[in-house]
Amino acid sequence: MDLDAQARAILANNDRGGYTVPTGGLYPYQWNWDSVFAAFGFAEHDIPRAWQELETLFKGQWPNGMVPHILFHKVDPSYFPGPDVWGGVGPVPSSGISQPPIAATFVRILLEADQKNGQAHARALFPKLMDWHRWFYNWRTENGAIVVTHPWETGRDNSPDWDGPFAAITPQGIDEYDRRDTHHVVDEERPRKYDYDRYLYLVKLGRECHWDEAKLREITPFRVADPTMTFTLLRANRDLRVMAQAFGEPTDEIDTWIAAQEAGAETLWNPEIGSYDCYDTRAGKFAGCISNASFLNWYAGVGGDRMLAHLQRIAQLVPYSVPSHDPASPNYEPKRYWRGPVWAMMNMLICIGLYEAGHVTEATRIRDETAQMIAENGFAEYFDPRDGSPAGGRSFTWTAAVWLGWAS
Ligand code: 9YW
Repeated sequence: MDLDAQARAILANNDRGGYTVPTGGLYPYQWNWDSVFAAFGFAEHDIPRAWQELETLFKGQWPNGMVPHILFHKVDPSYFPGPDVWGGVGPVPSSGISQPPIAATFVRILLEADQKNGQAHARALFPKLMDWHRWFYNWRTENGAIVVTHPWETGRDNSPDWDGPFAAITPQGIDEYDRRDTHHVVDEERPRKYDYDRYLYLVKLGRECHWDEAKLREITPFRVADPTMTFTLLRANRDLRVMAQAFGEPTDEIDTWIAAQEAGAETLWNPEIGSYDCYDTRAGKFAGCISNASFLNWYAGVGGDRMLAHLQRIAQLVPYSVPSHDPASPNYEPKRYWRGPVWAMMNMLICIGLYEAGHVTEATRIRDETAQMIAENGFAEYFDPRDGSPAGGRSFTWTAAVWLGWAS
């Protein structure tokens, strides 16, 4: 089977009827940004199915506008923590946090690809996207930047970005638990127990205040301003604005969000390391980390060429870019999940921005490296930057989608 056919087969096998799981076993539910990438992959050969993916995701939207990071459509014991641990309060059993809001950007891409029915689908999704983005603006804004209340929300679970805030947390009162992820993937490629204890502690805090954002803001020790969320939301708002204009909707509210987030992006610039960085609002400290999210500034349309020197420096250190953590850092671990490995879908977002900013050489290099990694090693969840070898889950939806829609 050629690679395109293999990628389409992965989407088909991970399709659970209206939504796609990231990969069977390890992640048996609908994840928010995974689903958006899945829609992008389906759009290559089945645009109605692409829209359906997004429409199923928004069925889980909470009354306060939040779109959860996991929707537990059918309970599956192969994943922990499940719906009972989360105690989400939306219309579909769900987690209590969100994920990078890339949906509006991809709704715009689908709209432009679907001359026939795109308008009807995008118009129906538009008010839901507005409600979600408003939730971020109302509850998750600190000086314009977007804050997270859990590392899982950024989609970059065990990144060294969280080491500082995690060191300040003593997880108390969490029950014994049985991790299932390490039944599917070797320990060395997953977060440590130290991290899991803190993930579960933060889930407990949220559940105990019924995911009331006002209460959570008061009590949580974890409130970190993050480039993934800030840059993806800023970009998504720019795309939402284009759709608002096309639909004859007002743009003033979106303009307010864009102005706030442009200012917020600037607060994430850490002059000490010359990079966009996470900022721990509780401790009043930068993380001091250069991650692959630091390079999403072009995608957000900010920062000029400030990050270019780091991108070029890192390319000299590893044959496959963009590692999720700087290989020059003592905390770099090239196989451990978000502490080093390369993620194909992050590369696509970074390159969308690089192409738009005219950095064609860099963008083409990263795209070629991504294509080569996938062609040689299959549709893995992530890859080792030293040799492109596969890591984590296999037959992965977003890697297949990125291949079909972008890398091939
Ligand atoms: C977990 C599904 C998700 C991604 C995240 C990734 C991981 C879930 O898997 O989180 O259990 O650790 O970090 O970005 O959406 O692919």
